Amino acid sequence: MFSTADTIVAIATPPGRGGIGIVRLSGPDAHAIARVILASNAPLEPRRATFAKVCVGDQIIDHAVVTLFPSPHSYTGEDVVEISAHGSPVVLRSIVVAAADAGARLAGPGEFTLRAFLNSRLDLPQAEAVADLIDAVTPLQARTAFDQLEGTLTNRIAEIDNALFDLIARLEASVDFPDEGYHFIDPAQLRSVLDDLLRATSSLLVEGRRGRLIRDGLQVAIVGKPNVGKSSLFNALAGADRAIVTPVPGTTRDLITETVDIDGLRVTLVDSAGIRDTDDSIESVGVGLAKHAMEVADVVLVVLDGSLPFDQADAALLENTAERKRLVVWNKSDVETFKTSSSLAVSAKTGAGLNGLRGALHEVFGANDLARDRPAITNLRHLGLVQRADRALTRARAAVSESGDSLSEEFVLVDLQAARDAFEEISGRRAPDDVIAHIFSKFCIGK
Ligand SMILES: Nc1nc2c(ncn2[C@@H]2O[C@H](COP(=O)(O)OP(=O)(O)OP(=O)(O)O)[C@@H](O)[C@H]2O)c(=O)[nH]1
Ligand SMILES: [Mg+2]
Repeated sequence: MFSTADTIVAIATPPGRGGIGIVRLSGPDAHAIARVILASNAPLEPRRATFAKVCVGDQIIDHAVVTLFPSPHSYTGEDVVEISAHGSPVVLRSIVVAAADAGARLAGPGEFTLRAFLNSRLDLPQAEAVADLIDAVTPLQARTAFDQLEGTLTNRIAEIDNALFDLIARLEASVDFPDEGYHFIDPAQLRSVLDDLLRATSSLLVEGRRGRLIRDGLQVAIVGKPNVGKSSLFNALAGADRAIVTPVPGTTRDLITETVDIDGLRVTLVDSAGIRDTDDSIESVGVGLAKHAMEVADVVLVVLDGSLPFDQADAALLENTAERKRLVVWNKSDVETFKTSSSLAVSAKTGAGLNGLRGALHEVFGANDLARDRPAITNLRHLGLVQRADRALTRARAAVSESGDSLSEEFVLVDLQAARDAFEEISGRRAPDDVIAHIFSKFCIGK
């Protein structure tokens, strides 16, 4: 399904203008195509940055520094050429077009990293770690992604998988040579190996809960009546004036989201329309969106205006969110008439109490010690597969306990093999093509 026969090209640096912009070529003709684009006829020296003029047709369009990484010692494992030109979108696009004219194909999303995977430069969790590292919003996310790129998860999985492989081999030998009895493994030994394996999977599952919190973070919906200061609080937490703030109730209509680092926790804040009954058709669409955002959020931040008397609408909102993971925040603590004994008193205007609010957000999710013992596993795909392996091992363990000395190896082998399949799907050694295609389709072009 995946072809690596041709040479691909893409801009590797982000869209927009910058000091430098990089066009990357990978594939069997990378070197030849680069030489068509460069003014000099001299071949590129491996792994040596070479100053060169870039020419499109017979026109020189820029100066560049060009580096050839011959196969297999390159990111993709193929011949790679990186052309570092000035970071002008116009120049970079011209280079890509010139490379395409010279025989390169425009790369699809994540195709460079896909090739690295297909050429065994990276396994699947490492390739996924590249995307996580690039997408990281908090330093902790970046560090856990980098751990995964370094092979932390790969090694943990390999350890379990090797033990499993050994166990399967011994059980198969017992099936093949039944006369040898328990020569290859006895039931007590089998139980103890299975217990070790189950300890390893359940510790991954425990780590995964924290890992997911680090990688995926939380979605926090800011809700409340109109004019209580939701957008002001959103802006204060985001550290930017993203949402319009006015004294007019009903200002916000759309959902506005911003992903921020709250003391190491990745939080996607959602600002929404103030909830009230309204005849304004635009505002009522906004109120619908706000209610939906409230339903799908991990945490609901209910904002009340502490400078005004508590009323029926506030009570209704508290009642509607009572079953949810939520924080109730009293805003406008800087106003003279502000009265509440709640610990979560804040002022979006002055910033008072915001640190307490950030701490409270960590607390609702038990995320206080997020950075301690960085988890090896953070990704829902991996966790689902570890869960599948854990269930299969649990079945095998139960079968072994129940059967005592009259163990039927074939029976246990089915479950052990199922566990192994799950681990090999994590590493990518046996992942279906559509799973692989799906993973890389979420990358950007040029990665
Ligand atoms: N004194 C004071 N005023 C605030 C504070 N937070 C918001 N305000 C004011 O309250 C008014 C409404 O603020 P917004 O942030 O637009 O309120 P909102 O809840 O988003 O309002 P809607 O979008 O209409 O639902 C504005 O005039 C703000 O300046 C605060 O902490 N102290
Ligand atoms: Mg608003």
